[in-house]
Amino acid sequence: MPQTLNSIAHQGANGPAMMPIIQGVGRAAAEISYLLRGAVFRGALGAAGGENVQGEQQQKLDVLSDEIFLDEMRSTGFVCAVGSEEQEELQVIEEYAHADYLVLVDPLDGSSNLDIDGPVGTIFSVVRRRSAPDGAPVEADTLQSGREVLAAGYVLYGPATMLVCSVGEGVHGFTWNPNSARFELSHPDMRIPEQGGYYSVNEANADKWLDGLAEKFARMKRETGLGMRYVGSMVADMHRTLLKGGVFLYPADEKNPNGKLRLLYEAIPMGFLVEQAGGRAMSRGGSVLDIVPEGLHQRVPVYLGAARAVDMLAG
Ligand code: P6P
Repeated sequence: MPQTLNSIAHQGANGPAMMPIIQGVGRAAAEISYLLRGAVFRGALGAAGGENVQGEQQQKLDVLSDEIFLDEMRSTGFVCAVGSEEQEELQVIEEYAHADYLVLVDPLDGSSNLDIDGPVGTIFSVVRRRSAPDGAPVEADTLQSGREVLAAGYVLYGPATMLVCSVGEGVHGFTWNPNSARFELSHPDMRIPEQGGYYSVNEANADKWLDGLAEKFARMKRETGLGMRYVGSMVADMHRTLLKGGVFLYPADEKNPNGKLRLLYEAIPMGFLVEQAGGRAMSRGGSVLDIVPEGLHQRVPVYLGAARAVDMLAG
């Protein structure tokens, strides 16, 4: 009998409470995957006409995925609020404003790949509220370092749809089985290989990198001999790094002096997974997971992957 997302209930202290929330992520993933595969026939591709808080053009599917995710978090009954890349403010779930958990999410990461039918993803993490449950949750409830994360993971919408997650007891990959219409365990206990793999970065920015990175990067390439792969979709690039090894990086540069990727719903969840898989998760001056967030949409430089390559870049 294949293991399903239900098996998360048996994973350590956090498993029982996190299982229904991750099952909600799974329901949202199934709905988003279905939406993506038929989008062209429903006129759902292309820009929605607005910009998100980042000043980035919102795709129609960004907006739809955000609505689906919020609705499925509501349906768990355990989530009081969602902090989303697509929403400037914290989205309080009124019916469950007393609930214990908040979820941070990038509902459809890499959506600029949609019009070329490239891989995209959903990235999430879960924290316990700090505010008293007799009142509404507040943005400060989300501003917790990665050391406080109870669960994190991503969904990769590729040739198969995968949900990779951790509740602090290792990293486990579940693949959507269309025959049984559920996620089934396919990649138990994922560990980042210490050798081999690829470096993954947008090298077009190399002449603008800050923090003295160019010299460290040249040494890393020379001494590791890694090949290069870059999709431009964090979930796809990080999934390959977890499976094959190497390093994914998005450094600070003259255009993005604090980096491009967001701390709360990209760097922290991916950093949590990387550490759980035996790798290293660094930002400027230390671990990604030690940074105490100052805002919902704060950006940071990231260096994520096998310790040897990461330490050459950010150690
Ligand atoms: P660039 C997608 O827009 C994203 O947020 C991540 O998924 C991805 O890693 C990065 O930006 C790609 O950025 O500047 O290389 O296009």
